[in-house]
Amino acid sequence: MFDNLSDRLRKTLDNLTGRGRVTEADVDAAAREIRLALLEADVNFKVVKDVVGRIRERAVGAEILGSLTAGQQVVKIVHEELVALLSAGDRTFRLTGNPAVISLVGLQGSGKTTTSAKLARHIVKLGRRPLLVAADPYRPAAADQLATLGKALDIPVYRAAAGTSTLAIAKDSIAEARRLTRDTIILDTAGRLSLDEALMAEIAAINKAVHPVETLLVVDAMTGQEAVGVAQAFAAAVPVTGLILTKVDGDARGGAALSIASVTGVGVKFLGTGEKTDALEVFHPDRLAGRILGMGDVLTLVERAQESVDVDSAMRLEEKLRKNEFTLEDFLDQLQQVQKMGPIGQLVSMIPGMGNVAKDAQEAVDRGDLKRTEAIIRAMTRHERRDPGVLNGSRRRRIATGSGTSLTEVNRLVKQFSEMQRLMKQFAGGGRGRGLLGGMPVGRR
Ligand SMILES: Nc1nc2c(ncn2[C@@H]2O[C@H](COP(=O)(O)OP(=O)(O)OP(=O)(O)O)[C@@H](O)[C@H]2O)c(=O)[nH]1
Ligand SMILES: [Mg+2]
Repeated sequence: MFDNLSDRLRKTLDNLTGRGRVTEADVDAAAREIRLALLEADVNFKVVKDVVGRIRERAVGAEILGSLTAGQQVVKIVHEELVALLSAGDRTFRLTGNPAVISLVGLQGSGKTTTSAKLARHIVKLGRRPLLVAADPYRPAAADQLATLGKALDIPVYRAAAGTSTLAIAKDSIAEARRLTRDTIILDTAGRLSLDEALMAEIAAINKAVHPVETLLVVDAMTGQEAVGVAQAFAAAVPVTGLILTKVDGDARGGAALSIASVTGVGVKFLGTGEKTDALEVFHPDRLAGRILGMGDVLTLVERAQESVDVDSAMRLEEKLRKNEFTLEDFLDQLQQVQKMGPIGQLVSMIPGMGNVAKDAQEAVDRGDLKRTEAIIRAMTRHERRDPGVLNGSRRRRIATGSGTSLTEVNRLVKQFSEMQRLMKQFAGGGRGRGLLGGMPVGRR
């Protein structure tokens, strides 16, 4: 979502850090570029004016212009201002009460049902026992959708007989939670096509009856500035305690996501980054700002790895790497593990300094490069995977046919792998003073 903005900001800032001295005119030029980049990303114009004004003022005012690191310091200021913009409102996620009631509200199709399931999954990780509640009495299909999601996650779903009022469903769900000893209720409420009196009255009635500790407004970030307007109207009519922005994995321009908290004064608490139930992120303004400015987001990357990589197999892998016993079979394993962590483009963009190749990496995946690599390795025998040295011409041709690829691709993979092994040997051989770090005094040895 932030690709274009990110590209433009990075170029502008690289320009500044690339030169020895920075003059006031340089700052002005950069401020103009930043302003255009933000406007083009569809950030609310008033917000842009404020942010750029502050960046310019701080950069010029802080006597950094003459210094050698002026460029970096301006980057730091831009980062801080972006963080400040994204940090507006209260972002604490509260789970008090027994059961703690969380109500998800929003327009039709904004992602309430999907997000209910994502949130339930997140809450389980926090050590709690959620109950999902289909609080949409109008469409039986809506309850079916929630029931399917709950079943896949092994989380109970409460649904009432057709025609039961939303208010009654909400009240009954408390008794159901007690019966099932569930300590958190997530109400998936019905969406409407537009903001209307009936919807607001319904939300108000629920709030009065079951006192949700969180009333989270789910907004579709793909709808741009309209999302900001919807959020403003909701927040004015009902006590919204936080925002969840969905579909930030989409290709809209991102401006809504950047300005919604500051315009509405309501904090963004979570981001929806995909259709699957694991695609929910706790919102961290500093991390998003870092990603946008191409500084990477190592913390999120590490968390993703911790969630999806199995520790035992990671240890075994480390040992194999050390002993230089890493085979194509292990490589296949790694490919699969990494893909579990999320879309490759997203992962690469979290690595500092790699922001500019994230798109290429994702394109390679979308082209099917990874799938082809997997297919090639799968077409090998166990013996060949462990010892690619045996891969003569006829074996390679058999593999190319078996995997539906070409001889050139098979050759390339084998070559890349042996190149990788050679590099690893250099690392592993460090002990005798011959590896990459061998000649250097690396700590105690
Ligand atoms: N790419 C992407 N798609 C999402 C995300 N969140 C939801 N969706 C999709 O958006 C569509 C609508 O999601 P729902 O969860 O059914 O939306 P809803 O608000 O419950 O809709 P109604 O109950 O009809 O008001 C579905 O196709 C979801 O898969 C997200 O973060 N990323
Ligand atoms: Mg729904």
